[in-house]
Amino acid sequence: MTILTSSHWGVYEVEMQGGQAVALHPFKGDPDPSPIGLHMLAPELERLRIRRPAVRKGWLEGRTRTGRGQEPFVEVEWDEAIALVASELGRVKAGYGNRAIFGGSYGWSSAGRFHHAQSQIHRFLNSIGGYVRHQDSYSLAAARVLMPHILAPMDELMAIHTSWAMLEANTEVFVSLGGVPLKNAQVGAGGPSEHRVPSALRRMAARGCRFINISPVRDDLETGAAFEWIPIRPNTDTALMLAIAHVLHAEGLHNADFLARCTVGFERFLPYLTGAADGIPKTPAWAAAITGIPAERIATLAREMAGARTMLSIAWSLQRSHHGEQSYWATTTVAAMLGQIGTLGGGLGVAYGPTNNAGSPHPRFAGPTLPQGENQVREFIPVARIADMLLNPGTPFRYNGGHHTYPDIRLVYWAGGNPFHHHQDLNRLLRAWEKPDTVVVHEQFWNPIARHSDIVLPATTTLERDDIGYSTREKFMVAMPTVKTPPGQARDDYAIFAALAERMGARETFTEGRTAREWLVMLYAQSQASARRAGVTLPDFDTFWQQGVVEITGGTPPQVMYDGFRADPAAHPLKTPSGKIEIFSERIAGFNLPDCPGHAVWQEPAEWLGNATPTQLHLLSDQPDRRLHSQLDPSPWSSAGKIAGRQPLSMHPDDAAARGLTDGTVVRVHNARGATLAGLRITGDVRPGVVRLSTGSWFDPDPTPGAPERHGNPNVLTLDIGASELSQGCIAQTCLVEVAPIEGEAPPVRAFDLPEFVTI
Ligand SMILES: Nc1nc2c(c(=O)[nH]1)N[C@H]1C(S)=C(S)[C@@H](COP(=O)(O)OP(=O)(O)OC[C@H]3O[C@@H](n4cnc5c(=O)[nH]c(N)nc54)[C@H](O)[C@@H]3O)O[C@H]1N2
Ligand SMILES: Nc1nc2c(c(=O)[nH]1)N[C@H]1C(S)=C(S)[C@@H](COP(=O)(O)OP(=O)(O)OC[C@H]3O[C@@H](n4cnc5c(=O)[nH]c(N)nc54)[C@H](O)[C@@H]3O)O[C@H]1N2
Ligand SMILES: [Mo]
Repeated sequence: MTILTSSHWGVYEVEMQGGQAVALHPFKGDPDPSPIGLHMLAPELERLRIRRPAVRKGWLEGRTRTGRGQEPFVEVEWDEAIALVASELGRVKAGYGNRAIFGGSYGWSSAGRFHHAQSQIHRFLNSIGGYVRHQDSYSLAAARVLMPHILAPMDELMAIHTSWAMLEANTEVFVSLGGVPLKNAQVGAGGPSEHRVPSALRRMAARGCRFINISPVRDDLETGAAFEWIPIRPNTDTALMLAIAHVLHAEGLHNADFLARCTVGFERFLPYLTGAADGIPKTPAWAAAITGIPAERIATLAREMAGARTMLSIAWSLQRSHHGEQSYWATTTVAAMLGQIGTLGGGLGVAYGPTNNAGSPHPRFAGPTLPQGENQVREFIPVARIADMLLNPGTPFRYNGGHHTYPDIRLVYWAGGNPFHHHQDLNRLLRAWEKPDTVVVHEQFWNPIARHSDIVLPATTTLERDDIGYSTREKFMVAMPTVKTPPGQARDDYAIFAALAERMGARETFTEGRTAREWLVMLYAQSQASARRAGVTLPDFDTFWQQGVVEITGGTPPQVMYDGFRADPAAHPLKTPSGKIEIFSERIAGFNLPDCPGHAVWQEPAEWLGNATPTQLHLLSDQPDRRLHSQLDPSPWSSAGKIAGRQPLSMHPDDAAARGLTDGTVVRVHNARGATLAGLRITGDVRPGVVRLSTGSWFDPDPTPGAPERHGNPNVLTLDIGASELSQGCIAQTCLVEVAPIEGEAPPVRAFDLPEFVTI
């Protein structure tokens, strides 16, 4: 029998020798397996595992708050580590209440439904009285907050995407804003067991669908055929969409019937569009100056979209920008004016590319899910406002129409996420990170978050514990048996939290008396019931565990997003206040936010090519092709994509020539917030004026004052302000930088060094 395991990169076959996993192989059931996860067993990763609980020296000796990320660690016994964390949690609770504990702990954790670190930490913190949580995600905050007001919650939209089979059969023109990057579709939370996006795009192109990619980079679309690339200036898609709306309206190409039946507020938006409201008609000529796309091409694009069965698809990166809500609102507005929402193969896509499951033919039901309990603490932050919270306790902020205040945090607890990967302006985060008394983390690797913590508890990986792998609308549910002994004294997050809960008198609340295996059996049974309601029969647990995998049969018929709503909006209303698509939103207008009025508008981002100096370039920091965020960065697969050991910076040949830069050399990328050393890759695949530095190279700050980060981490450069007062979302894609040659030798990369250990 083949042993399988699941990961965010997909399912893999495990080769065993003497009871231990020795190699991973592609899963035969997957038409396009991702190479990323094949390297999970690499010795380069194993070397960096955390083997014993460890405490930062200054914290252990004198509870210092400075020195995080620089001081050596002292390894301690588990009993001592658990006692330290329990007493620290107890001290903070007693002195300041649970609202002084930040347990948002944002991050992707690992696949596996029970040992899901986010669920584990939230359940544990709830069992001891609660914690300050976060709202939304770095992936989607602007869209997550905006879309329920004007169309539907993002989770609903993702679940009801028109099937690829429908697109193959019907779509004539596929317009992508930000491509449909195959690099991104490799990844799916919980396990994309059947990678279907590459073949779906190829089949669409082979059947004659015309692809138009509007993006600052060319290579985020791959269909196996030629396609048109419209190289847009970053963060200006809203202006493009407004101009398309202008042409549709001016030439009578908009679908007045659809607008009348299925939308509200077009007449309130129109004076802005025509310029009657502000004296600026949003014409192609107006948008050409903003977007860098010729006016004539904007006008013909509008006509082409109106004249064919068109799917308008938008990547998530567009809303990860200043005023990012507007790109989603303007695109929804254009899709509504085209009036193809609910048709076979036409309409709007908001998740083709960032996820594998949009457009899936497989049924939707809830996989096994660990209940997180009740949080007694009301305070929260929008996820990307962590540095603001730590630096400005007691300061008011706005979010989704409400008024809130940043709590005063004494203890930060993280498991399954890496803020020194995901947050913007890391030099600012370093200053904020000195505020809390204590930082506790469970980690697998001596990575940046582990190195910047006070108490570090070693966690197992998916290969070292029994679990269940499943992601909704996937083809397989996978048993993930233990295939390897954990290194050193690493423990499951569940075991760590159970021990802590015991010390704090909450063991029963946290564990409910169950072993990990008993939880698996119970959670599986719950998922079995939810599958049954979706018409899917799952075998009993023992059969499942013995087989190692279940194929989810009973596919759903190909679906069309909002066909019912289109046919009869009264019978199938949306969950918006009006039950229709809101081109104008009374509710958002009522929030009175200068940076997010009641309909889609163009507002200049804080940093973009329109306000750049002649030497500044727009930095895009997209998702990395050879890893998931910072996960597995030390692997040979990730390393093979680097230049001189650093993340490549893609730059247009003209920009390189203007700066006298040579391909393959180390360059300094910098702005007022920071500097990093990257490896230069000269390519015609990025637009002039734009550079791309993908995320995820482990943050490698140089302790020498003023010296650049050494590993090509873009987040020392990015801007840490909210998308708007509506969503407060992460705006990583709004960032200007300078690029220059370096003087002398580049310092060696130290990101994969182990920390220093001392005894005291
Ligand atoms: N500049 C820029 N920044 C960005 C983005 C961008 O586009 N540009 N994108 C943003 C987006 S969309 C996201 S989602 C975030 C991602 O940010 P994160 O989700 O924080 O990044 P990961 O590297 O996946 O971090 C997961 C961490 O969990 C650890 N881990 C894995 N499994 C376990 C486990 O079982 N137990 C424990 N205790 N730990 C575990 C891993 O070792 C790793 O350190 O980054 C954001 N940051
Ligand atoms: N291999 C891999 N896959 C991943 C991830 C990973 O870390 N690694 N992360 C996963 C996660 S957590 C998420 S949230 C999704 C994210 O999915 P997205 O946010 O959609 O992904 P990105 O790669 O950041 O951006 C997609 C494309 O949009 C382009 N783009 C950037 N700014 C603009 C703009 O202003 N206008 C236009 N038109 N295009 C723009 C980028 O250059 C890029 O080519 O990906 C998921 N997939
Ligand atoms: Mo994400």
